[in-house]
Amino acid sequence: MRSFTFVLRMCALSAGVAGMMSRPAPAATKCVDFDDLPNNGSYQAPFVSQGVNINVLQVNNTIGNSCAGQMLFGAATVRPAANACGGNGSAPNELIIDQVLLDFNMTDFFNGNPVKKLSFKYAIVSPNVEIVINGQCFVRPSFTALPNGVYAGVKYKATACKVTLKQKTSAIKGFAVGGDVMYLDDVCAKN
Ligand SMILES: [Ca+2]
Repeated sequence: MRSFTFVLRMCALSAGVAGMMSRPAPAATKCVDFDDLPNNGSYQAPFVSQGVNINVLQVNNTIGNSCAGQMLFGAATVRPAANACGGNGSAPNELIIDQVLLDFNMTDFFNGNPVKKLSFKYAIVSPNVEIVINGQCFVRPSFTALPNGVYAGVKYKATACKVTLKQKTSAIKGFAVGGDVMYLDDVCAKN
Protein backbone atom coordinates (compact mmCIF):
# COMPACT_ATOMS: atom_id res chain seq x y z
CA MET A 1 0.00 0.00 0.00
CA ARG A 2 2.86 2.28 0.91
CA SER A 3 4.66 1.70 -2.44
CA PHE A 4 1.41 2.22 -4.35
CA THR A 5 1.00 5.63 -2.70
CA PHE A 6 4.63 6.40 -3.57
CA VAL A 7 4.03 5.56 -7.26
CA LEU A 8 0.93 7.76 -7.25
CA ARG A 9 2.94 10.59 -5.74
CA MET A 10 5.70 10.17 -8.33
CA CYS A 11 3.11 10.22 -11.14
CA ALA A 12 1.53 13.39 -9.72
CA LEU A 13 4.99 14.97 -9.40
CA SER A 14 6.07 14.17 -12.97
CA ALA A 15 2.69 15.35 -14.31
CA GLY A 16 3.27 18.60 -12.42
CA VAL A 17 6.78 19.00 -13.85
CA ALA A 18 5.52 18.26 -17.39
CA GLY A 19 2.75 20.79 -16.89
CA MET A 20 5.23 23.44 -15.80
CA MET A 21 7.53 22.72 -18.74
CA SER A 22 4.77 22.95 -21.36
CA ARG A 23 3.36 26.16 -19.93
CA PRO A 24 4.71 29.26 -21.73
CA ALA A 25 6.86 31.59 -19.61
CA PRO A 26 4.90 34.59 -18.32
CA ALA A 27 5.34 37.78 -20.36
CA ALA A 28 8.12 40.01 -19.11
CA THR A 29 8.09 43.79 -19.05
CA LYS A 30 11.18 45.91 -19.57
CA CYS A 31 11.13 49.70 -19.36
CA VAL A 32 13.62 52.21 -20.66
CA ASP A 33 12.85 54.87 -18.04
CA PHE A 34 15.99 57.05 -18.33
CA ASP A 35 16.27 56.83 -14.53
CA ASP A 36 19.77 55.36 -14.81
CA LEU A 37 21.09 58.45 -16.61
CA PRO A 38 22.68 61.53 -15.01
CA ASN A 39 20.47 64.61 -14.68
CA ASN A 40 21.29 67.07 -17.50
CA GLY A 41 23.06 64.32 -19.46
CA SER A 42 22.75 65.36 -23.09
CA TYR A 43 23.06 63.05 -26.09
CA GLN A 44 23.73 63.69 -29.77
CA ALA A 45 25.18 60.25 -30.45
CA PRO A 46 24.12 56.68 -29.51
CA PHE A 47 23.60 56.17 -25.77
CA VAL A 48 22.30 53.37 -23.54
CA SER A 49 19.51 53.42 -20.94
CA GLN A 50 18.59 50.27 -19.00
CA GLY A 51 20.64 48.14 -21.39
CA VAL A 52 18.89 49.34 -24.55
CA ASN A 53 20.92 51.15 -27.21
CA ILE A 54 19.29 54.35 -28.47
CA ASN A 55 20.58 55.96 -31.64
CA VAL A 56 20.18 59.73 -32.06
CA LEU A 57 19.18 60.62 -35.62
CA GLN A 58 17.97 63.61 -37.62
CA VAL A 59 14.21 64.04 -37.38
CA ASN A 60 11.76 64.89 -40.14
CA ASN A 61 9.42 67.80 -39.29
CA THR A 62 7.24 67.97 -42.39
CA ILE A 63 3.76 66.47 -42.04
CA GLY A 64 3.63 63.36 -44.20
CA ASN A 65 5.21 59.93 -44.35
CA SER A 66 8.81 60.69 -45.28
CA CYS A 67 11.63 59.07 -43.34
CA ALA A 68 14.23 61.60 -44.50
CA GLY A 69 15.99 63.41 -41.66
CA GLN A 70 15.82 67.15 -42.24
CA MET A 71 15.93 69.20 -39.01
CA LEU A 72 19.07 70.87 -37.73
CA PHE A 73 20.62 68.47 -35.27
CA GLY A 74 19.50 68.97 -31.66
CA ALA A 75 19.90 66.69 -28.63
CA ALA A 76 18.10 64.49 -26.14
CA THR A 77 18.63 65.78 -22.59
CA VAL A 78 17.83 64.25 -19.19
CA ARG A 79 15.46 66.31 -17.02
CA PRO A 80 13.59 65.74 -13.72
CA ALA A 81 10.40 63.75 -14.46
CA ALA A 82 7.62 66.36 -14.42
CA ASN A 83 6.01 66.63 -17.83
CA ALA A 84 5.57 63.38 -19.77
CA CYS A 85 1.95 62.18 -19.48
CA GLY A 86 0.99 64.98 -17.09
CA GLY A 87 3.92 64.28 -14.78
CA ASN A 88 3.05 60.58 -14.50
CA GLY A 89 6.41 59.36 -15.78
CA SER A 90 8.75 57.42 -13.50
CA ALA A 91 10.98 59.47 -11.18
CA PRO A 92 13.62 60.80 -11.12
CA ASN A 93 14.14 61.39 -14.86
CA GLU A 94 12.44 61.96 -18.16
CA LEU A 95 13.99 62.95 -21.47
CA ILE A 96 13.43 66.13 -23.43
CA ILE A 97 13.73 65.56 -27.15
CA ASP A 98 14.86 68.68 -28.95
CA GLN A 99 14.94 68.25 -32.73
CA VAL A 100 16.14 64.66 -32.81
CA LEU A 101 14.75 61.21 -33.59
CA LEU A 102 15.51 58.46 -31.05
CA ASP A 103 15.87 55.02 -32.63
CA PHE A 104 15.52 52.20 -30.06
CA ASN A 105 17.32 48.92 -30.69
CA MET A 106 14.41 46.52 -30.29
CA THR A 107 16.64 43.44 -30.03
CA ASP A 108 18.16 44.85 -26.81
CA PHE A 109 14.91 44.58 -24.82
CA PHE A 110 14.70 40.77 -24.58
CA ASN A 111 18.03 39.45 -25.94
CA GLY A 112 16.72 39.31 -29.50
CA ASN A 113 13.34 37.79 -28.62
CA PRO A 114 10.35 39.52 -30.24
CA VAL A 115 8.70 42.54 -28.63
CA LYS A 116 4.92 42.09 -28.82
CA LYS A 117 3.86 45.28 -27.08
CA LEU A 118 5.47 48.68 -26.62
CA SER A 119 4.19 51.86 -24.98
CA PHE A 120 5.58 55.27 -24.12
CA LYS A 121 4.49 58.37 -22.19
CA TYR A 122 4.87 61.80 -23.72
CA ALA A 123 4.07 65.51 -23.68
CA ILE A 124 4.44 67.64 -26.80
CA VAL A 125 5.90 71.12 -26.33
CA SER A 126 6.27 72.10 -29.97
CA PRO A 127 4.94 70.15 -32.99
CA ASN A 128 5.55 68.20 -35.09
CA VAL A 129 6.28 64.67 -33.90
CA GLU A 130 7.66 61.70 -35.82
CA ILE A 131 7.04 58.03 -35.07
CA VAL A 132 8.63 55.16 -36.98
CA ILE A 133 6.98 51.72 -36.77
CA ASN A 134 8.86 48.86 -38.44
CA GLY A 135 10.46 51.29 -40.85
CA GLN A 136 7.24 53.13 -41.72
CA CYS A 137 7.50 56.86 -40.87
CA PHE A 138 4.73 59.23 -39.83
CA VAL A 139 5.11 62.96 -39.12
CA ARG A 140 2.05 64.59 -37.57
CA PRO A 141 1.20 67.62 -35.36
CA SER A 142 0.46 65.15 -32.54
CA PHE A 143 0.33 61.40 -31.94
CA THR A 144 -3.47 61.52 -31.78
CA ALA A 145 -3.48 63.05 -35.28
CA LEU A 146 -2.39 59.64 -36.60
CA PRO A 147 -5.61 57.58 -36.55
CA ASN A 148 -5.67 54.47 -34.38
CA GLY A 149 -5.21 51.50 -36.69
CA VAL A 150 -2.73 48.93 -37.97
CA TYR A 151 0.55 50.17 -39.46
CA ALA A 152 3.37 47.89 -40.67
CA GLY A 153 1.63 44.92 -39.03
CA VAL A 154 1.38 46.70 -35.67
CA LYS A 155 -1.73 48.01 -33.92
CA TYR A 156 -1.34 51.71 -33.02
CA LYS A 157 -3.32 53.49 -30.31
CA ALA A 158 -2.70 57.02 -29.03
CA THR A 159 -4.21 58.90 -26.11
CA ALA A 160 -3.38 62.46 -25.03
CA CYS A 161 -0.31 61.27 -23.11
CA LYS A 162 0.49 57.69 -24.06
CA VAL A 163 1.04 55.68 -27.24
CA THR A 164 0.64 51.89 -27.32
CA LEU A 165 1.86 49.56 -30.07
CA LYS A 166 0.75 45.93 -30.18
CA GLN A 167 1.77 43.06 -32.44
CA LYS A 168 -0.94 42.32 -35.02
CA THR A 169 0.71 40.45 -37.91
CA SER A 170 4.26 41.52 -37.01
CA ALA A 171 6.30 41.98 -33.84
CA ILE A 172 7.69 45.44 -33.14
CA LYS A 173 11.09 45.11 -34.80
CA GLY A 174 11.74 48.79 -35.38
CA PHE A 175 10.70 51.78 -33.29
CA ALA A 176 11.83 55.40 -33.29
CA VAL A 177 10.24 58.55 -31.89
CA GLY A 178 11.14 62.22 -31.97
CA GLY A 179 10.06 65.66 -32.93
CA ASP A 180 10.66 69.37 -32.64
CA VAL A 181 10.31 69.51 -28.82
CA MET A 182 8.66 66.84 -26.67
CA TYR A 183 9.07 65.04 -23.35
CA LEU A 184 9.41 61.26 -23.26
CA ASP A 185 9.42 58.66 -20.47
CA ASP A 186 8.79 54.96 -19.80
CA VAL A 187 9.34 53.27 -23.13
CA CYS A 188 8.06 49.89 -21.92
CA ALA A 189 8.17 46.62 -23.86
CA LYS A 190 6.45 43.26 -23.33
CA ASN A 191 7.53 40.00 -24.93
CA1 LIG B 1 11.68 58.05 -15.83
